Amino acid sequence: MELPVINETPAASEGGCSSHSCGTSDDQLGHLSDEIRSKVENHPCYSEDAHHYFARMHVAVAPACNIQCHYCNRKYDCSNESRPGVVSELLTPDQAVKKTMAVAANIPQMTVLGIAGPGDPLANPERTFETFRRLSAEAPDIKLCVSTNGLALPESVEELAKHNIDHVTITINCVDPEIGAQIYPWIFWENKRIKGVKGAKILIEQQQKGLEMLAARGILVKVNSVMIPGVNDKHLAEVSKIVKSKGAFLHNVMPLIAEAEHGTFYGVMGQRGPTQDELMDLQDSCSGDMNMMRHCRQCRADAVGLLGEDRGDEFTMDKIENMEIDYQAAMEKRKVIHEAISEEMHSKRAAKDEKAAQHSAEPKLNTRPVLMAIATSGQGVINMHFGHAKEFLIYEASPEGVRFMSHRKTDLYCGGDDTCGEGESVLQQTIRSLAGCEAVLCSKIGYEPWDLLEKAGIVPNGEHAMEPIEEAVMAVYKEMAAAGKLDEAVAEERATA
Ligand code: CLF
Ligand code: SF4
Repeated sequence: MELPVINETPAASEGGCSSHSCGTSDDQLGHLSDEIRSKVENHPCYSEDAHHYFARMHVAVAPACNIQCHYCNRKYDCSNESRPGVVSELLTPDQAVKKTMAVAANIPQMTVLGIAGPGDPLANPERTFETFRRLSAEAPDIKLCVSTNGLALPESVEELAKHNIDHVTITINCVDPEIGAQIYPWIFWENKRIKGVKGAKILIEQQQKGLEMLAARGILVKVNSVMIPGVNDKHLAEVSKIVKSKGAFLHNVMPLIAEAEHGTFYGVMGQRGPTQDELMDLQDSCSGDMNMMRHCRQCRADAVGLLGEDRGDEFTMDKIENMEIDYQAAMEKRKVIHEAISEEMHSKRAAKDEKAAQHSAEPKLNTRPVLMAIATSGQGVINMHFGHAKEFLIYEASPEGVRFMSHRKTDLYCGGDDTCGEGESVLQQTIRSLAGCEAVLCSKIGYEPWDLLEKAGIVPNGEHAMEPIEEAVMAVYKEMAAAGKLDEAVAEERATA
């Protein structure tokens, strides 16, 4: 069966580790029990592989919050699971159910409904649980997911389990109240505002208790942490160890985004976010102990579609009111499509495993790792023109193999033809966003970006169009090795250039 195309954006690609630990990539699913595997393999956040094929949606039903984070301005969505500075349209539970069923019927690849704001879902228990209760009865084929700051988690665990919520995200930025007091000025607890270390201590205790309670029930827990340089960056490896020991399944370290125009405390105070290198280094240092999520796109509280795309405009309430939904028929169609996607994923995984086995049987290279940027519109192949890419996927090639590292956003600067001649400043910005990469692989590229990339020390490569990403990255890596570009002397030369 041919799978329907669900977007034209560059969000999706086939990926995953072939050798290193990089979170929930396909090789790491291999050792999971069947039960956990079935919970994870079509969840786009819990499985890096799945995010190339399956979509999620959020409904913004939860306006209130019970704490204050220094990276949040309550005019906007909760920044614990959302991009700061975004405002979502608030829905009633009834509207949320209608919207979910409309999206599920129209985007059959949508497997997960999450509630992630615009405030804290568990600080709005009536609205959140009314939505979950109705969806678990009326749309039983949709996975339910929630994200919380954790303060009200222990008292909510029973109710979460009752509605078959298998995936819970807790934002845990620290396990030390002294650090917590630098992140949370206050919490609202037992009808009182509690400030500073005392408030942070209660929050941390509630988060840890909630995590243990969920893990004891077999509910999968993802921990989000916002990396705040100079505040908790040195502390997050410890957080990672502790949450793993208490049963967390996955750790997602997200960069602080603090802009003065968002009006947050950190934004106004000039607190900086981490650089891409700092973020990757921290993710690497945590990954020895923990599955790390590296494909998070910091979605909106009303996001719809594949991670990295937003189809919310197609499903505004005025459009939904006019849609006739036969959900029984939609469920049958969804089932057929999900089975076809799973089959495709399994066969691609088998082919990838075979390649990885071939690679490990070859004599091992003695070369340094290299980062490469990939332009793709999905399905695991290099199929996007350089100038059309809104984001690049970053892979690391090394003697160990190829692994997905992160994504980097850019702006669209190309008008659509092959000349790529306009919007140079955006082009410069795009090239800056690829700092640290030594090659960029795309289906096609114009002369102007070609020259500028070369001047920036990034080799443009359009020779692997339509090839599987990991195979192409390894092929380019081997070419670089054969050309003597990957010995340490060359690395030092690059570093000092
Ligand atoms: Fe939404 Fe979060 Fe569930 Fe995913 S998002 S509630 S776990 S369904 Fe995913 Fe978006 Fe990152 Fe969240 S990419 S911000 S991790
Ligand atoms: Fe804002 Fe979310 Fe923090 Fe509440 S938990 S203050 S909504 S970032």
